[in-house]
Amino acid sequence: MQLCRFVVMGETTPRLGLLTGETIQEIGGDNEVVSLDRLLGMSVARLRDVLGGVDPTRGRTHRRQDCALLAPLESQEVWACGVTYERSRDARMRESSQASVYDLVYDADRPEVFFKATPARVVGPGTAVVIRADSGWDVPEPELALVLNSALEIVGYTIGNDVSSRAIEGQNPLYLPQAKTYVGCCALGPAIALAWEVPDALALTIRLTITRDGAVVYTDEVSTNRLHRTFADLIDYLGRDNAFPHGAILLTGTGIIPPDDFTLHPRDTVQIAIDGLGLAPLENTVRRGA
Ligand code: DO4
Ligand code: MG
Repeated sequence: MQLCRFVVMGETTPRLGLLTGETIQEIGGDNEVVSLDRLLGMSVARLRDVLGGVDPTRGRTHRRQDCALLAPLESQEVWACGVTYERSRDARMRESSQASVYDLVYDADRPEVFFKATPARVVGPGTAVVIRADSGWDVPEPELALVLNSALEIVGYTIGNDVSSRAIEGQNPLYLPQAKTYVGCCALGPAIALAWEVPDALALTIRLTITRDGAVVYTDEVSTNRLHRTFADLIDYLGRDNAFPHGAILLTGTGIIPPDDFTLHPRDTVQIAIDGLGLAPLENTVRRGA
């Protein structure tokens, strides 16, 4: 059972549901307003009770094929962690004019945690992520995303793509917000795997496949057991002197870096799978910004 946001084809109202196989059980209905914002204001224990008690005879049931899944967020901000895998540190040291900052942050007590996206900058499954018009070296960053409630407990997991401009970040690390945050810079989805149904989030395989003109041009994988930080540590720093009344999404960093001569092209397809979450892969095409 996974938590999802969706629209029924031909309609425009976003709905919340429980996805099991090919069926979506809608949560709430005409007389009962249930939002992700509200659910992420609950403790994990309360949420588990609420979702476990969803009455299948009350809400509508939809066939998955009649619905389009949306990015699983409402008003949540997306934050991200960087240089949490050795491969990420090494790639940034190669690309950057200021290599030492990446080496230092990899070993420092304080992790790199940065603001990634507002909900309006995030795309869902089956749509296009954006590579910037003023960048010529762009990559997807396939990442395990933590779905956090207002108490910053891990409620679930989803798949994230922290699309990034290596050209802009490589020129100067102070350009990080421009390399990372713009319209279409992040994809999330296709649904939320609930934390209590994931036995070990540090033993998941993340796979990236990039297809161009029908042929695979790059594929690689990494295990989350290569993560150099604990989730607790990353969440602790995110929460310091900060407030997330409706929870937040936290990307945990990339451990897959295409070769330095690789860049995304418009119309490429990026597929990210995380084995062990029970989610379908997150798939997006690529378009260049205006
Ligand atoms: O240091 C810049 C960002 C790194 C990042 O996004 C990652 O390692 O995933
Ligand atoms: Mg990243």
